[in-house]
Amino acid sequence: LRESLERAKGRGGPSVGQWLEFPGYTLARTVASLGEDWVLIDCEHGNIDDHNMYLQVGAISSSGVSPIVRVPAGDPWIIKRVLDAGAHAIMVPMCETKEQAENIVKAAKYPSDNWPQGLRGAGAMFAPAAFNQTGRDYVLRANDNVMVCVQIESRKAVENVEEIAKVEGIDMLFIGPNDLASSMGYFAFDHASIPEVQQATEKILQATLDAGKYAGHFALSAEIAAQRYKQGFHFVNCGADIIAVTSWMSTEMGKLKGL
Ligand code: 3PY
Repeated sequence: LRESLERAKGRGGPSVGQWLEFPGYTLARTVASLGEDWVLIDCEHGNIDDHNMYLQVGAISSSGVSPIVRVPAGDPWIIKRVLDAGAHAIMVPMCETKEQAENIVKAAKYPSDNWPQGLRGAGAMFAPAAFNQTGRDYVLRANDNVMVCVQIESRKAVENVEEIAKVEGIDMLFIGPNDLASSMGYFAFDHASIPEVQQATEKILQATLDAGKYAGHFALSAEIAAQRYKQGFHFVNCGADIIAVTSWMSTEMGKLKGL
């Protein structure tokens, strides 16, 4: 994951991934065979419970792709479970303040010399396999290897974005454009055409780049993802499993209607 983000920083192509809303090992295994840098398991909005999160993290990591888990919230016990399953990165929705960002980092780091404030409990049973490491190596390197990404997706988060971006241990800021537009009083799906949302997007991107962090943006197609990469973002998805299924099926079905 980090290599693909560095490649994007050097402008050698975006760090690209897919987004899973459906549960299941075979889905994750199939999607992870397509050549992505990462696959995200969406436990915030997706139909993916704890058991399926474990299955999908295993399926994706054993395909040589980085599993990222979007947690439903930034509570330490949820972050611990996801990291213990073997997530290479966590994405935490709705981070609005520096204090919240600091608490998320604490939950993701083992107490150690360089992270004395870390709160993560020892006992990662399955994570070493997801990194192809021994248990000992995993624990020694997890604070450096596991990446922490927070979502900036509200008016309050935009106000505090410079402070959030500077928090040590936050690797990436990711814009959720639908929630961002919604929190600003607009209809979520109109985000791309709303000047105020796009100004906020520029502010978030600039604060992220100034802090030397990676910037990500949600996208529902390769065209939108490419535009965001050209704008300066490093990390983009290009749709989601449910979009692929519904748009392909309805397009094909539509061709037969009215025959
Ligand atoms: C948003 O667009 O608000 C997201 O969080 C993407 O899932």
